[in-house]
Amino acid sequence: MTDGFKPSRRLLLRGALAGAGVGLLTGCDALSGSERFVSVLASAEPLNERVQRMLTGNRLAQEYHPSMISPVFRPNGSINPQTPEYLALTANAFRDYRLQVRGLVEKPLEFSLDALRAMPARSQITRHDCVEGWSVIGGWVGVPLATLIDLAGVLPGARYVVFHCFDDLSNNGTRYYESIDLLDAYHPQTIVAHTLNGAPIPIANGAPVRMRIERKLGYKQPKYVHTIELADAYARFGAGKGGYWEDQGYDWYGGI
Ligand SMILES: Nc1nc2c(c(=O)[nH]1)N[C@H]1C(S)=C(S)[C@@H](COP(=O)(O)O)O[C@H]1N2
Ligand SMILES: [Mo]
Repeated sequence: MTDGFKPSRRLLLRGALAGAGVGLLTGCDALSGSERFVSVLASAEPLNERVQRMLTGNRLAQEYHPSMISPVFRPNGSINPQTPEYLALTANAFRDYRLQVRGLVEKPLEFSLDALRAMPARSQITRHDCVEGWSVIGGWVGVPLATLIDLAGVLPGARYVVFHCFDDLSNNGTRYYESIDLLDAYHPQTIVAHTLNGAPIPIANGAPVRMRIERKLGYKQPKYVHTIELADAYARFGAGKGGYWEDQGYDWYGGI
């Protein structure tokens, strides 16, 4: 769909890249289109991430026509969580589910599934790319993450959003988790999805709620999300690398 990244701008950024560090930040600021990101970008972001952002900016992932939707959205990883807290919710068709928004926020909030479904939503038909080498196209509906974290009120020290999930993929008592920075959290295609291809998300694909962060690879699309936590750093979660697969050596940025 809209690609805000015009060739002229690409050339301009290349010029900035060839220039000095100060030029890099100027380019990022221009790209973000919002002053709220300036402090995020101006901080000590590793150079490779900064360059990746320079080249891809905050543009939208491609969106597709409904006729392109894959007949089956191939499930992967956890497909039927068996943790007690998840089984308790499936027993009651998720009526007791509450999505928590907490951490570095002014006001912690929680949302029932009905509350989420009643909120202004974004729909997007996008391609999911797993690092195992397959892709599927699906149509998602969900609440922009920006809406939820703005309702809770992001505190100044917050830099990351950490997603906590119900499933124990490696069956060792840990839980799947993921994290992104605030720039990706405010991306327009970052949504808390509750609907896949016109129906509630099936258990295999992350019921009742999973993230769609469309500029990211498959492992950065957490399913079975129960808590969205604003944090200053991700080092204290899991094994400290920012996500379940990152803790096994995958790249944290995971951009596409
Ligand atoms: N909670 C949770 N989220 C997860 C996973 C998982 O095992 N548990 N697997 C990840 C991987 S590697 C992929 S490719 C996608 C798969 O999503 P799908 O099952 O809807 O295809 O979910 C991602 N999110
Ligand atoms: Mo994946």
